[in-house]
Amino acid sequence: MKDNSRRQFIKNTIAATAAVTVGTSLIDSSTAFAGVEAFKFTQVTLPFKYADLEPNIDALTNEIHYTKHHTAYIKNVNDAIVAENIPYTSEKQFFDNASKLSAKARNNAGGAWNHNFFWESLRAPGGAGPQGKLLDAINSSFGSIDKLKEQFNDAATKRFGSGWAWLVADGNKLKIGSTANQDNPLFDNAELKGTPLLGLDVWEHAYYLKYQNRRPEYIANFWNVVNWDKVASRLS
Ligand code: MN3
Repeated sequence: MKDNSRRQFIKNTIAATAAVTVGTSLIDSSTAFAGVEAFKFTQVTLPFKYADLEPNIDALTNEIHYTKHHTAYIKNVNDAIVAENIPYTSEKQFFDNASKLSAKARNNAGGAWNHNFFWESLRAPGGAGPQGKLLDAINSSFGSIDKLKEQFNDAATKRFGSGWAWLVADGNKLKIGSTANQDNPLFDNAELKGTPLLGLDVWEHAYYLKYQNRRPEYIANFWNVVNWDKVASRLS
């Protein structure tokens, strides 16, 4: 090796080593920028026991849904954050940039968030219906709670394949719609946008054990376990 090419070789080797070191240190510390932790998804503690929603949603469905499906979304999105060095430092930033994410990061981030939101929207049957400011908003946007349910049931029934039905706030107005797969109304490219107030999982894994092909029956019984106090707390 001539002196010139030896110098170039050493320079290239140093550059390559530096690149690898930077990459490794980003992965090891899970930081995107110096001192700023990249956002990680965590799974909420289930706010009820698996059997508490019976007979509307059965215990085995809840257990498999929470411990298998939801846990997998959490693990997979956090794996993607590390593997792809996703630099976002908040949930908001994550969803504001949903259209730029890989399919793995986007689908699993949606799955992680949507299920946390779903569990926290549910409680044992027998609680109070919507009241106060929430009830006023429902009445002024839909006419009545029954009209809201009618529209929501329609959106949830007609969502072709897997997805979610949503009640969202858009300013003072409440709206209903659905999204495909694990998309949600916080995504920058969502079919329905707004502040999520209530969401219903209409993937077959959410109801098939008990209801098989009877999605409308699952949707109808879902109303018995909605935690309206929680829904109201999301209306700012
Ligand atoms: Mn699900």
